[in-house]
Amino acid sequence: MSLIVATQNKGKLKEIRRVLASVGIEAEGMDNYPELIPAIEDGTTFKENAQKKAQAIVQQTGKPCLADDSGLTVEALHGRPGVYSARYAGEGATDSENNLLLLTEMAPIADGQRQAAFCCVMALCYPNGECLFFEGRLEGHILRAEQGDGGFGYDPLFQVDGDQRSLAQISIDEKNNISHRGKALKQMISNVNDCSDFN
Ligand code: ITT
Repeated sequence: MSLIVATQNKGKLKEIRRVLASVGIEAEGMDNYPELIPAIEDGTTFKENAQKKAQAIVQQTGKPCLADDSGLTVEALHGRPGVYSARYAGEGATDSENNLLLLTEMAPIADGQRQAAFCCVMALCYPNGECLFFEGRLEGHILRAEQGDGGFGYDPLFQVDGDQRSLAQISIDEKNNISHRGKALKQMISNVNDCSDFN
């Protein structure tokens, strides 16, 4: 039984596959299945959207699927962009457009009031209808200019407190060790009884 990662985000897929490979799980991306129709993400919580994304692909493939719904919550913006992080600057917005809007909205916010967190909920759904959920969170703050060109999404604008680097300036393994996504995946790995189920 193979595992499909139900995401169209290449940055997420790379991080997820790297962690799963380290415990012997070879997960497939959706690019092997061009005919698949992704779920409409009309939920209002990370959990709801993660479940919708995983179940849509389980239903079309009959295989277990893992989906990640994640986003950035900024205190000074009352939790925005949150579940709407991918389309903060509008439907189909690029990472650069989202980052530019974040910089603009955060411009008047003083140092010391720029706290933010990345949140991730993962849904692992099986063909029998069962779903397991795992969560992770990473605290930090929003920078005043982009730093670095690694990672994806808001990584160039996010810094963990006490670090001089943004998330776009650390290696994928270092990010996976501390990130919202890495934490959710660690939980998944310790809760799935037998990783060989997926190989
Ligand atoms: P899928 O739904 O296909 O998985 P997506 O990019 O649309 O891809 P989400 O709806 O979960 O995924 O939106 C998550 C957005 O939050 C993502 O596009 C980034 O902008 C941001 N984000 C989440 N995790 C991030 C991370 O580790 N680093 C930087 N930005 C992140």
